[in-house]
Amino acid sequence: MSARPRVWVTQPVFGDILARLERHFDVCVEAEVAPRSADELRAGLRDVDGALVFIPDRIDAAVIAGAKRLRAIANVGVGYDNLDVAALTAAGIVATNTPDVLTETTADFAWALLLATARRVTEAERWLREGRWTTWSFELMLGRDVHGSTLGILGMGRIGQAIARRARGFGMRVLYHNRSRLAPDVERDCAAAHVAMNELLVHSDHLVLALPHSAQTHHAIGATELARMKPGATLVNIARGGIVDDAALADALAAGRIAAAGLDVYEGEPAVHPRLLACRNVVLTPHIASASEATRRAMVALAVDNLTAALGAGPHAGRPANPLNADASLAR
Ligand code: 8YV
Repeated sequence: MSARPRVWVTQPVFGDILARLERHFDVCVEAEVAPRSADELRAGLRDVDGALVFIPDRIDAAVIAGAKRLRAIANVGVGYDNLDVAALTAAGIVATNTPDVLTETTADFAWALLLATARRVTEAERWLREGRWTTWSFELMLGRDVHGSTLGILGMGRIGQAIARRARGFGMRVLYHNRSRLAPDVERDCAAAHVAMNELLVHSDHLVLALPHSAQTHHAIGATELARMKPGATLVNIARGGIVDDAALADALAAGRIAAAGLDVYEGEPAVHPRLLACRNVVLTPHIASASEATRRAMVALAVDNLTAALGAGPHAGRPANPLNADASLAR
């Protein structure tokens, strides 16, 4: 019987990077990408020391209840609302995430969605492919200007700031709302002004959501907030489903209260609200904001390093770079 710690990886990603785990651990990598039910997660975690998990894997108290050997969970992603960190801490299990490496790629994608949404890029392509372009028309696919407009950012962490910095090239005024105000030098660097939530809603021509999902931010954008937004504004969500009330958004779009939305994340993903699917003025992408090859590789590499260190191996043994619960080992 092997004395090496055992590690479970719930998706078969970048084999050359996962191979690094084999230097220290006995590794079991799932052969297929599939949603893992609570029962499957419980079974997978039961006899391992650590696991590399992804955002669809919901790791809560029930799932880890029988996992007596489990010491570390490395989440591949900066957002970690799929982890019950309190339950992991109470069980003495170290949790880690992958910040920083995806910031710029995710900010790029926020802009891709914003431009596509405001300028009706995917709607126009669909229309053309349907063979409906029979004559050039001056008033065809009139969109909304991005340059010179007011960009609102809700959630001004690393990704929000990277989105703001890009706005300079478009000559935009940038407003943001965040739990805490940025330090003056950071605010200057982003050329962004802190405003109250209501002002953000009322003044933004384009509102981008870049905040984490939690009980406090659940449905931060619902019917009330949508009704306060500038008529004809656009909404972009690259953060998490659940921050937006998707049914209320479908109502606001159908009623023309806001002009359009660009969404990468959804409340019940991979299911998408049927009324959003039916809306002409919504750009929909399947949670790919960080999906450049280089960034996805960097995320997995960081998660591998975090897991290795959290399990006491490698050059940073015992000191994972991105702990979410540095106090976890005390609970053991
Ligand atoms: C990834 C993300 O798609 O990092 C996040 O929080 O949502 C995305 O970058 C995801 O984490 C992959 O597991």
